[in-house]
Amino acid sequence: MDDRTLATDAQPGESATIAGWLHETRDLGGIAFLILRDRSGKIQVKLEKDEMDDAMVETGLDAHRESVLQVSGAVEDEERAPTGVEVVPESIEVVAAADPELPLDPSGKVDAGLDTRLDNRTLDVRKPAVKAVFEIRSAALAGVRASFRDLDCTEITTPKIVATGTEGGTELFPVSYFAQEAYMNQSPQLFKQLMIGSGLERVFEIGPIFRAEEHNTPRHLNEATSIDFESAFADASDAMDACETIVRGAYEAVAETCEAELETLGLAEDFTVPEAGFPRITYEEALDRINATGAVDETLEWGDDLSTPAEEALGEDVGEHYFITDWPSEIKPFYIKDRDDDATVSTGFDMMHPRLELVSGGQREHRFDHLVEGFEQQGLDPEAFDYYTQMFRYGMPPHAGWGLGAERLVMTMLDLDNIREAVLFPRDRQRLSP
Ligand code: ATP
Ligand code: AMO
Repeated sequence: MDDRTLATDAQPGESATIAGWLHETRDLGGIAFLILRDRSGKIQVKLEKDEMDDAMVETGLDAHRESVLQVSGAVEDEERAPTGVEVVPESIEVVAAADPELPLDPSGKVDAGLDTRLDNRTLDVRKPAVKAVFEIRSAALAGVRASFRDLDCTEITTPKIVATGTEGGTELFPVSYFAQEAYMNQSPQLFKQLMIGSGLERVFEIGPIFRAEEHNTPRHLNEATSIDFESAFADASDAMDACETIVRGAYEAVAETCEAELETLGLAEDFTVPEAGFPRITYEEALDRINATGAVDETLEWGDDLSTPAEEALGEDVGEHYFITDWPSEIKPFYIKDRDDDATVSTGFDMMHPRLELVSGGQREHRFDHLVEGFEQQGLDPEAFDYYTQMFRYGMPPHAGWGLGAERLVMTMLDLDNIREAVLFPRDRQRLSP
């Protein structure tokens, strides 16, 4: 399909065909240089005006920056060239011309606001620092998948058009589904649980979730990517162990395969894989520590959710990834199991980065009667969830799992200010295209 030579593979003494974007033209009079860029890097093409075919030189010099060119010629050593080699062309072809005026400068010399960048994402990702984020995101997800396989998990894909919501705190997006009421799924929660009784036992999914979040914030998307895990015969502690393995697996893959990208982002020196054994602190201890920092106006009490400033104060205090366990049952969803020794305390947990929450999870309520009761307590109609609850009557083992936001993982890994930096085409209240 592609018999060109990548810029960084071009070997002196060989002939090569290079194809890529015209990064820059430097015309010095008698001699001019085209700098071509492809996914591997850049290479210089030398144009000697008096010695080369006039039409070819003209084609090269007339091409507008960011046009796609294909150049064939001899690769030669040239110590003054940026990469130590250059192409002495025999032919230059414009494969796809670029307009002279670009809506965004891919060289990054001219700053562009986030909206302009997102409107022109194709050009934006040509910037090395932006491309690096998405190369790293890809490597992190590869690490996540490999780690799930090490944990003996089966990858599943569950529906995104569904009949009911699951995550109470956020609104649903309705969709028109023939004559029925339907929604975009907020979480694969119920479906991954249904597969626990299927004999697959350990499953994971990496897929989109849709949430009609009320506010535009730097940490929420209306369409996000959820990394979900669910395992039979597991409790909350087992699920936390798996969570740590997966998060560390993502970091390890990035450390191993993305040295150049981390360098581009100025992160190579400080990038470390989080140490195993993330501290596990109880919700009660979390409240005490937050209250002790004095960072929140009102003293937090049992049953309060942790506000953003509260999370930030605690994160600063702990200073590494950590779990918050033993949440009050009343603020965890119906599918989370209460502790056997105290029903007011749940087995739910969150995994936090010092900046923000990355994961929610817990052991699940697998006993049919208790599950149905839980629906009633949360004011939900159990009948609407029959497709889910009924399967708990036919052999549903104890199980536990969690959901991890992929964009939040990347955002915290790379210290990005805004979650939109970690997704190619973010969906927020204002943004529906591209
Ligand atoms: P040559 O004899 O190789 O054509 P030159 O010095 O006569 O080189 P000039 O047009 O005077 O050609 O070069 C202008 C500038 O370009 C000089 O600063 C020179 O160092 C630089 N230069 C020349 N050839 C290359 C090359 N292949 N790669 C990078 N820089 C070069
Ligand atoms: P929760 O609702 O806490 O739990 O979501 C899990 C994780 O998904 C990410 N996330 C988001 N990221 C960006 N934008 C959003 N709008 C958004 N919403 C969620 C966060 C969050 O920690 N069913 C449970 C998981 C489980 O128990 O298995 C759930 O969805 O990183």
